[in-house]
Amino acid sequence: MKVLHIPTQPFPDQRPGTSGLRKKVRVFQQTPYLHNFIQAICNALPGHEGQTLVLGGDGRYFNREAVQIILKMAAANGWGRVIVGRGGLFSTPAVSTVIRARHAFGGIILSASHNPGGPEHDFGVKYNIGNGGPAPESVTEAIWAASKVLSAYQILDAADIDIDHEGETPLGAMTVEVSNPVSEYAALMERLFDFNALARLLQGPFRMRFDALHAITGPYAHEIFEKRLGAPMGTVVNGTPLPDFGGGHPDPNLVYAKALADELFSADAPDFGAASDGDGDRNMILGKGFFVTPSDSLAVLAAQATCIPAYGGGLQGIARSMPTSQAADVVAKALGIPCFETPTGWKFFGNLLDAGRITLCGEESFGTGSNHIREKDGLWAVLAWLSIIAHHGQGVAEIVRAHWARYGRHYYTRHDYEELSAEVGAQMMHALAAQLPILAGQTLAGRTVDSADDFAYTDPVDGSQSLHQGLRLRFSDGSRLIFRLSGTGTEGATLRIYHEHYEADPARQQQDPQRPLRDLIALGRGLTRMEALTGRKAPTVIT
Ligand code: VG1
Ligand code: CO
Repeated sequence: MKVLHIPTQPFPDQRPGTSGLRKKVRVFQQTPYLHNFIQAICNALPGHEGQTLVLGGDGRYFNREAVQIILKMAAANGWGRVIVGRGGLFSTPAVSTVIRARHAFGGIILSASHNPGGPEHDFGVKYNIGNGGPAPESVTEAIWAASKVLSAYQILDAADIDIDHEGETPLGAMTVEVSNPVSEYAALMERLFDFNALARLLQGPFRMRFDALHAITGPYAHEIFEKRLGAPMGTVVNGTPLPDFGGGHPDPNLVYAKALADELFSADAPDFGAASDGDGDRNMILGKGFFVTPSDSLAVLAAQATCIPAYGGGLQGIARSMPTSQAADVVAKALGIPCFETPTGWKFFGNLLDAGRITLCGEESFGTGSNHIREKDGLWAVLAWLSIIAHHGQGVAEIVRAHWARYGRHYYTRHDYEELSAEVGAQMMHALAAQLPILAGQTLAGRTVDSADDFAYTDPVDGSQSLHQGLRLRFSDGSRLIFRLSGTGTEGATLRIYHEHYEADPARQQQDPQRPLRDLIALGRGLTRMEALTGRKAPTVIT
């Protein structure tokens, strides 16, 4: 088999965002768009020759074609072995698990996560490093730099490989190992959690519903909940991954996982409901008639972690992304452990986890995880919640209300304005940044502004700096108002406005969050001049 060196020209737009490179499917389908990016990854990774790469995706449209291209390019670029999930499938947490278990050099995940799939929608490529986590900025910037100076890509002139049967096949000098995408991950979950206790819960009167939204977690959830833990068949719904996710957004929130939310808020609701996203790293947790905000979820998991075998010895520390509510900080303080505040994106947790400075971490965007891998992990979060429920014999609502009564409640809501024009998005952030210096000390939304700044982060482990990670207003009563532009969209700009207000008094902890936050919401719209500049009277999505 011959290695072809095909001349190419750089594309100017291959800079990875918050979580890999995301574009419309039709962009990735244009040869050599994907080829260039894969070549840039290989060129940016000295020492990969002879090493192992893990490869798989969430099954979205173009997943299978991309796998074939990447296998042939990996062979031509000197990788020693590629472990590919059967059918080209792997969830993001499973890739992280396998990279670590098999001491791989890195991994490529084919996913645009919670973005919709299908010929008219989104595709994405993420590169993960040898610790199993998303490439840090030093690596993503090196990939981008490599993409800008490409003159050729290398690909093996070979027929497509059978990726639907487990086993090993040579491809040039490389070995392709097709492996079961679920087994290594399910085995890890069995080591972390008390599966006997969970099986007793799920085989009793307790009723659970897991909605895989036709995305990657279906096969994992069937195996873990129904097969290994013996939950009744039908516990997992929409469990077959489809290339277009059945036409939906595989985004686990009250808007896009509406059928699940409706069921949990119905008269005959199950005790527990959960959903995950396209690539399996996000989670939404629901109780009977009760929604747990992701920020609260992190705080509850932190407060209760010691009832899970893997965390019985206590936590080293906690980290949360900057826009995530400060509920976890209050728990960390009570436990006497550090709480770190990082920029948005899981890549910023990697160093803290590797250095043993944190055990749990999370984001307001439905992401929670621990030091068991280096990605957020949807099913892990579900198993963690079930463990807490089994331990206390209490429902979700009781557990969260008791948490608020003890630590206070952080009312929280995020408003997204999607598909603004890129110019308007940039202009809003620019104008707001210019106002920051005069905002401190003013009284706004009935609160005094303590500080107003553009969040910059210095990694406490390697000293690397990340600037412009969001504009934030902090008020003297602990409230916060935060603005940032999304780094995962594929169309125009998405502005996210995050609102947070602390309520210590249990008598005032039972309101709809939009109420106590209404002044902050109005302030956010006013400061961005949202209606004047865009005519938008309401956000696209509220979570
Ligand atoms: C969003 C979330 C962020 C998350 C990222 C990737 O990024 O806000 O918290 O880490 O998606 O999640 P942004 O830049 O659009 O706000 V996933 O599940 O897409 O890998
Ligand atoms: Co995801």
